[in-house]
Amino acid sequence: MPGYKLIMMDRDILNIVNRFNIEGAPVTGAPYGEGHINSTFLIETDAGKKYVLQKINNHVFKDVDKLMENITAVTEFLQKETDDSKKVMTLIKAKDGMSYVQYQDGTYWRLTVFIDGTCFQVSETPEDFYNVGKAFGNFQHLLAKFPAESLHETIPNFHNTVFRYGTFKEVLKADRYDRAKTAKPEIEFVLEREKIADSLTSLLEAGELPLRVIHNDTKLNNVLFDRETRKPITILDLDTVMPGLSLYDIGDAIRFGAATSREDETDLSKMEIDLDLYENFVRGYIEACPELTDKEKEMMPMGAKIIGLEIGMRFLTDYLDGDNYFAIHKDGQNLDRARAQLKLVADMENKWDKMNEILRKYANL
Ligand code: GN1
Ligand code: MG
Repeated sequence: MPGYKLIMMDRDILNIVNRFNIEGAPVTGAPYGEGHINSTFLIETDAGKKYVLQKINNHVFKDVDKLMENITAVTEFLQKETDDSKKVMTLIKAKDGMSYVQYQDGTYWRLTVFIDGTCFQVSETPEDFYNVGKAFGNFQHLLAKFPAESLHETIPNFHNTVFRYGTFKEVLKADRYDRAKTAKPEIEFVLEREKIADSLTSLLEAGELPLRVIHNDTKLNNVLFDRETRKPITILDLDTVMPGLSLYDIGDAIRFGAATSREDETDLSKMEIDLDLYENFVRGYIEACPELTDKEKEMMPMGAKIIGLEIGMRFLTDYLDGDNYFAIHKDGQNLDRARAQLKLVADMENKWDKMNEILRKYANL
């Protein structure tokens, strides 16, 4: 039937969307994207507008007001700093003026303007990962003047490796699921490296590294790319934007995007750091972020190693603790993830001199 659009929307989704200030009436609402933390829907209206509706995971983000205050402040700041505001996430306010809606079942929802584009799970070419470096470097550049201390720490100690060691050792000691015996080499690997846990935090405390506003979850699939030009449009998933070190973002991006296999690879011989990808990321990030200090540049390889170690340890902790944080799709998946991540760290250690040599080509130290 020409001109007729079938309304295929869940009544709850419809009710929720209608509590926001949208243009037109919602006509379709379908699940969208691949996130593991929040549930996402693409909404279209009869005025031809598209929006992204997200249910906020309030088990991970316990204080939704603080979370949304952070995102509101950061997106409004980015709108002013960017020449094309269509390329920055824009929150749609609810009709009561709030930045989110709490539904009758207690769930929390937010709505943003849809930005068309595509996300990659792996870098297909070194050029892709150069662009990821540019995108995250530019994000840091744009936020360089944002007052970091005005943001809430929505997940305290998120990338505090020393704190994460504390949790790991408590969980290991309790060994409530009797799993420690199945992960002896991994436990030993992590414990042997405790001495480097404070490599970054001690520099922050000593004032040698600046506190910045950072993204905190810089996996390459959080960069939205233009389908045709394959150039980055914007950075997604601002949930964990908090004060921190640029090296957490740099390290997290490298340990994920410059790895030669996926996070839960079981054939460990396939898990390495690809130095070509690493080089491209470093080049892109440094080009896009002139604010980086010499110390920040010098510590880039350490950022990658520390965050790899930290995430490997978090996967291992969750395995020992009965898999209650990272969603698993098969038994032992968190142990697989830990093994793969720790193998990556070992490979970085083997290639350490090379990683530093490459860095010096771009860092001008
Ligand atoms: C989680 O949002 P998602 O699934 O990309 C985690 C990150 C880890 C990542 C490992 C809030 O991120 O810290 O690096 O899994 N996010 C949170 O895949 O804990
Ligand atoms: Mg995320």
